[in-house]
Amino acid sequence: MLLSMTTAMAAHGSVTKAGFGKTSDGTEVDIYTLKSDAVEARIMTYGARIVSIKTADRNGKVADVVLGYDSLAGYQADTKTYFGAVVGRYGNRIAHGEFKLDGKTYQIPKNNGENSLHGGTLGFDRLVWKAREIPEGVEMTLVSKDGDQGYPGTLTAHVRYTLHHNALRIDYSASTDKDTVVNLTNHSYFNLGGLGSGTILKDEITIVADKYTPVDKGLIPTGELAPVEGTPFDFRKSTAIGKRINDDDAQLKIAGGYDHNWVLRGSNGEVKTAARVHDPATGRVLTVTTTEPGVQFYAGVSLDGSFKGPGGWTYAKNMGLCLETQHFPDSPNHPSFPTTELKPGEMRHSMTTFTFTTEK
Ligand code: FUC
Repeated sequence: MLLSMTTAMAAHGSVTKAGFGKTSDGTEVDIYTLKSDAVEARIMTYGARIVSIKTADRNGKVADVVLGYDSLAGYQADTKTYFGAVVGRYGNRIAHGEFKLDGKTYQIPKNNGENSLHGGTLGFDRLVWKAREIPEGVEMTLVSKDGDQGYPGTLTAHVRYTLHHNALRIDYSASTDKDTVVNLTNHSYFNLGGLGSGTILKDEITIVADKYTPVDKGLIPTGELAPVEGTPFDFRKSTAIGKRINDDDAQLKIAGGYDHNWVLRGSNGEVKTAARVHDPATGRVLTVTTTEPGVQFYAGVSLDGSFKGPGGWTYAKNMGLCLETQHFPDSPNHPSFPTTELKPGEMRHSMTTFTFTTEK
């Protein structure tokens, strides 16, 4: 009897809630721990952020495979990296922070040179979300008022994190009361070697994409969908990230490495594999699936050592990689890209999974 109860608990996992301190303006932040037989993931209400993901390597050694801090103050002090956060209302860049909708021009704060990045100066990553426990996970809700950061319409966003054995699933949904634009993603930095293990340059990555969106000097897509064939952006076959990252390539030079959007094979809305990362040292493998049409592969190129991790090491260049499943950057200014517009009465859904396995 006892044995069968224990087994049932393991199969269904557990969800627990605890306090994670107060923000500098006094708002309480909670942290939820999702446990399965294979993974422990912690998610907090500040920025709906993934704080840690613990999983075993090929020898059973457990480590945290996402970059972060051990205190809320660490997250609040860091306005640069977006560690683990849900970014919004518009993930990635909008050129000059400006777009037209229904003939009206909207202005979003320019917080990245001439452009707007990840929703503006006070994006969803810096707000405290409401949370409730759901089966196998937690649902985070945020209401962003009409005019928040310059965006039209009151947007209600729900992000559900659920853990199923070795897969962390993220379901996003959003609705609005006026025409608006929305592009939600998660900005976790993975280091499959575990925190403090060095850079991700030896990791081998596959990205299931035949094309990518080249960018201008401000990292805004030119509008072209360029073939990856014959370029350092061709990851259709598993390749070490460091192998070509310093190639003499104009696109790599602009971004200081990989910080681009890949156009995923398969259609928008359909679940497909976006990417797979393998760490040869530990055997850990991350597989990313999504319904989104694109993925931003960001090789942690602007981590500059200015922030310290829980073990006292500094987060330096290439110490983590992001696979931000998304609509393409600056879509509101590119009518040929899959649309990010959302109208009243519609519900925008998307889904992404991070699955952890090991290889000998
Ligand atoms: C990614 C990049 C940006 C930025 C940010 C922290 O989304 O596209 O360049 O550095 O992460």
